[in-house]
Amino acid sequence: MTTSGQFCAIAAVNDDAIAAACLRRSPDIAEGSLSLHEIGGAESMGAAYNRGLAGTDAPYVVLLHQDVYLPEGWLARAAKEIGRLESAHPDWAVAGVYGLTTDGRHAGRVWDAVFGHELTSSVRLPAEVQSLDELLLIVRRDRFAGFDPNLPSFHLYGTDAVQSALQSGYGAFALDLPVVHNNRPIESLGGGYADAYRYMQAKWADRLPIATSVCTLSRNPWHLARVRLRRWRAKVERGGLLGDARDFARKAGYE
Ligand SMILES: [Mn+2]
Repeated sequence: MTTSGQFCAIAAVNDDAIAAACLRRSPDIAEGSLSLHEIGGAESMGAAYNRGLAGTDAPYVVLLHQDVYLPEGWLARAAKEIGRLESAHPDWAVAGVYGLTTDGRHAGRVWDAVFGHELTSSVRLPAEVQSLDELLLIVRRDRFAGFDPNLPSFHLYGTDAVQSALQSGYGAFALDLPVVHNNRPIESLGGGYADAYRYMQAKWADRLPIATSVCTLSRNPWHLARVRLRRWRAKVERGGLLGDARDFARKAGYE
């Protein structure tokens, strides 16, 4: 598969310095082979991404965080992996770089700045998933119905996209497409996360539990309480980036 005109990227940006230090430095984006549409002033991630999707005709759309860095050669690798997915699982609608398989195992590879190491895959890739981490999603737009505009805030839309695809009879997969997630410690799971969590509990009540990379989506309130307690105990102040995105990519062996 060639890449020209096939792929475009969409990101909601609320911190220009982070986007400049991470996403916009990705060679494919900096050199213009992957065009990036930035959305500002988003009221929810779903609303922002739907606006971005309405503005592109590209058949494959990459939706990603401003703190993600795509290592050199990423787009060519993505085209290859998507081409493989098209032949092995022609019914796919949503893909990502990290998620939880249908039997709850971790699938995908990401250098995580907070953990300071690569989150590795415990399964062969591509792997069919029940949820995908929001750091990076790829949708096949002729099959993807769009993000749920009623899902509040900036969380769990990856899980929602996967579950919606599965409900429509399509597949969702984690691919072997490593990236750097130059994330920062904390992010409390109160407020917006709790709102999104409650909405998803009700929306997918008959599909629970659903394993996700942050917290199992479950009827049992203990799951969220336990993860919130763990994060509260870590008590890390929000500061600047933990390191240089390119340094992390080199350390990980991604470029
Ligand atoms: Mn992020």
